[in-house]
Amino acid sequence: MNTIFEEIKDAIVDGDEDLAVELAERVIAEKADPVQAVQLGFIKGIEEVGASWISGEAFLPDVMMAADAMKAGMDVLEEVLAAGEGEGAYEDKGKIVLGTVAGDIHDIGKNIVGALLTSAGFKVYDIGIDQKPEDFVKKADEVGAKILAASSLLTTTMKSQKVLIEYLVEQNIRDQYKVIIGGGPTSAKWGEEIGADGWAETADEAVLLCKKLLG
Ligand code: B12
Repeated sequence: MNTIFEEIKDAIVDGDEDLAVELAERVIAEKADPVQAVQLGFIKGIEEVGASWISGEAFLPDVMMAADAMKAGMDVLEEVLAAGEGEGAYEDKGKIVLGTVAGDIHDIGKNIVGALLTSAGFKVYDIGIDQKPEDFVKKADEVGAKILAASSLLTTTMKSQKVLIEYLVEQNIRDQYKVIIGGGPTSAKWGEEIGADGWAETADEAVLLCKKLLG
C-alpha cells in the first residue's frame, strides 16, 4: 500500500491540483509529519516531472500543472509548517529575506526553502520572483533581516546573484548582511567565486546554513 507521501508524489506527477490539496489536508488531519510530506512527497514529485521533461517524456504544460499542484498543496501545509510542527515549537531564530533573482520566475525551490526555514523557527520574508538587489535590501531594511537568500534556477540568471553582492559592495553595506545562494545551476564553487557567505544544495541544508550563520 502506498504511504500518503507516495500518494502526494503521484498527485504532483499527475499534476492533480485537487488531489494535492486533499492529501495535504489529510497530512494535517492525520498528524503526519509535514516536513516529510514536503521532502518525500512534493519534492520527489516535482523532481520526477523535471526529469521527464528533460528526457522529453513530459512537456511544458505537464510541468506547469505539476508546479500548480505543488503550490496548491504547499499552501495548505504552510500553516502547520509555520507552527513548527515538523521540527518542534516556533522560536524566533532570526529574520531572512528570501527571493528569486531578477529575470527568473522559478519559485518552487524557493518556496520549499522558505517553508523549511519557517518550520525551523526563522522569520522568513518572501519577496517573490524576479527581484532586483534593491528589492532585497529594501525589505531587509524594513524588517531588520540579517540574511539575504537568493534563488536562481537558470544559468542566465545566476549572474543576478553576483549582481546582488556587487550592489551591496557598491552601497557600502556588504558587511550588514549575510548572503546565501542556491538553486539548480549554482554550486559551492559559484558561491565562493561571487563572495557569497554560503551556498546550500537543498532546503534542509539551507536550514543548517542559516543556523550556522545566525547561531
Ligand atoms: C518547474 C520548472 C519550471 C516551471 C516553474 C514553475 C515555478 N512556479 O517555479 C515553469 C514551467 C514556469 C518553468 C519555466 C522555465 N524554465 Co524551468 N524548470 C522547471 C523544472 C522542471 C523544475 C524546477 C524545480 O522546481 N525543481 C524542484 C525544486 C524543489 O528544486 P530547486 O528549485 O533546485 O530547489 C532546491 C535547491 O536548489 C535549493 N534551493 C533553491 N533555491 C534556493 C535558494 C537558497 C538561498 C538556498 C540556500 C537553496 C535553494 O533548495 C530547493 C529544495 O531542496 C526544472 C528542471 C529541474 N530538474 O530542475 C526546469 C529548468 C530549471 N527550467 C529551465 C528553463 C530553460 C525554463 C524556461 C526558460 C523555459 C522556456 N523556454 O520558457 C522558463 C524560464 C522562465 C524564467 N524567466 O524564469 C531549464 C534551465 C536550463 C538552464 N541551464 O538554465 C531547466 C533546468 C530545465 C531544462 N533542463 O531545460 N520551469
